[in-house]
Amino acid sequence: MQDTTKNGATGCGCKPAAEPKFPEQVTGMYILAQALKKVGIDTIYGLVGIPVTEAAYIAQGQGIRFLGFRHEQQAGMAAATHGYLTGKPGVLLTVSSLGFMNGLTATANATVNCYPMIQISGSSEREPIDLNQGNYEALDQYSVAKTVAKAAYRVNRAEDIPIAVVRAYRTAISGRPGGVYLDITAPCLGQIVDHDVAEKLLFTPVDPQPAMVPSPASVDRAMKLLASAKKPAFIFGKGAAFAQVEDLLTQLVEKTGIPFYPMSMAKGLMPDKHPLSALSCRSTIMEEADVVVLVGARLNWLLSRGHGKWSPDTKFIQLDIDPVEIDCNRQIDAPVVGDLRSSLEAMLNSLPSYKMSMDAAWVPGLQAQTKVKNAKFAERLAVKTVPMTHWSALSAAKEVIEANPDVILVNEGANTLDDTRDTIDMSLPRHRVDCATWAIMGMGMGSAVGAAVATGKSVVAIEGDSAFGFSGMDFSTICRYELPVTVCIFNNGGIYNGIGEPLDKTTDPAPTTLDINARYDKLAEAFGAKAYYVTTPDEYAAALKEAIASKAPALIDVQLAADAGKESGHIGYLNPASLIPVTV
Ligand code: ADP
Ligand code: TPW
Ligand code: MG
Repeated sequence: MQDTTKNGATGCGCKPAAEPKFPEQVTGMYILAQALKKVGIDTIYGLVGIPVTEAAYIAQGQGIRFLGFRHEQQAGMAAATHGYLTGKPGVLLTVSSLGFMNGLTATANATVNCYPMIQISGSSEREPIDLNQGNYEALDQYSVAKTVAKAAYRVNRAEDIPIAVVRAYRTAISGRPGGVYLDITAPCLGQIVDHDVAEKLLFTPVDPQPAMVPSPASVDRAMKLLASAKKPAFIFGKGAAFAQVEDLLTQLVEKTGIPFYPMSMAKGLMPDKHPLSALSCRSTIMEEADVVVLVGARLNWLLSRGHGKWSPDTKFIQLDIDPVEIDCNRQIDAPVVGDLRSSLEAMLNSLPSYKMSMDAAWVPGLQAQTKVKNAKFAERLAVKTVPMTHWSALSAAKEVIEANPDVILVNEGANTLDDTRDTIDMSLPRHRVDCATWAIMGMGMGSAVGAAVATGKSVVAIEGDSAFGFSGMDFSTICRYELPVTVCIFNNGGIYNGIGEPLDKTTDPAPTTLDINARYDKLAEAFGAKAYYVTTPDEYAAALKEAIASKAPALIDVQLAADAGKESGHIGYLNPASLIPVTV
């Protein structure tokens, strides 16, 4: 075995009392790498420095892939996306204090989105933190993390590292997945343990993601309600994509003939172009469906929390692993609490005992509406406006991406998000990753790296110019690891657009204004990637096609008009007030 413990000193004033004598002795860092391998972790995303530099070197030396980033938030977004796409927790490694805080943003976001990930952070020694004595990068990280992570654990003794890693792993992946924080103090990372003692502490957990079978009574209640429905509909959420249940959903939809509506990241679980896809009929489902089956989708703000356009008479069946999600915003008439595979299997098994009573006109009505809406949409996309709008740019992206359906699409922005989601049809599951439940900006480059590394597939990231700014420097990470990622920046010169006008007499730019003349393609040149600057839909289509085919890092600056895009995209109604002229 390679002696990787020669890098065992932490370099932070927390060096082990003596250098470990390998192979008889090992450090906490060595145990950490071994413990991660035991639970099947093969990749770490992170950014090193005191006290975790050697931990990363040792992990790499032990055969774990380490991807180094320019900002911890992006490393965390990569870990979270890795977790979402593979179904196994992604791992983020951060340094203490600000590195930890930067990464914690991604851990919090993972928790909100139900992505499994583990943030491992070195922290400085406990005693001066607890007395607030001003030690190097001192912060009570564990207490901070507890407020936003699914759970937090702290390890103070190297012998506890194996059990702590297993606990973090189980917590991240079982029940409702989420982001788990694992704090390892610097002295613990450097602590020396006899190798044979350490070996005996390592183990692989048995059944870390146990099936959670729903009660037969809950399945029966749900099936009775579904069978009674005249205008039923399924709503698929990203919980179903995470649970990889597309096989069962396809059977249930096709056997019952009930239409389905996918939430943004559930697009592709069944093809958007499927005859039973009601993608264009969101309002009709809200207003008219009498029974709606939520499959791994929360009735949160993205579904108007069950109010607004929703008919007060609609009855809900909800399939979810988390019992406290039920009745969160509105009464759920038939909760089915269990893991989706078990719940859907139970429903499918009992299906022959029920006779559906769906109105014969319901699906044809939705299909007719879909046809009309699609025709209108196609008309809008056919106008190849130059300078480009989001729509004319997206007509080009649609053509190329739909011809490359196995490309994973990463997407963030406001108009850039909403219009891309509405324009580009997905046909494969887990091929769309976006800013999701919190609608945050700053997931793009990290998620693109995570998606490419976790799946080995090509990735296209469609980014608003503002959205890109949050993670842009990690384009260099895409380049350093030579990943097959094409980043498209929709430059309309601002947040929402580039025509904001200051309300007072300042000569400063408006709060929403960015750089309409910026040449983002020059950034790609700096890192040796393929660089394109496009001003027409045809140029964009040609560049995108070539970039995807190259399977190499590429960046396309997609020049839009400054007046392309409206404030807040589709969710302007959430602003507390519209702009009122203010004089100072
Ligand atoms: P969307 O934003 O696409 O509507 P959400 O993130 O709101 O999706 O909802 C995902 C839901 O899926 C969460 O309530 C979560 O508890 C649930 N979930 C995640 N994994 C599973 C699983 N394996 N089985 C059942 N439910 C799951
Ligand atoms: C972490 C607020 C929502 S959307 C957006 C911001 C800053 C950018 C929209 O502009 P973009 O797209 O990306 O250029 P487009 O096509 O509409 O012009 N900080 C965080 N998250 C959010 N959501 C914001 C700020 C916001
Ligand atoms: Mg913009």
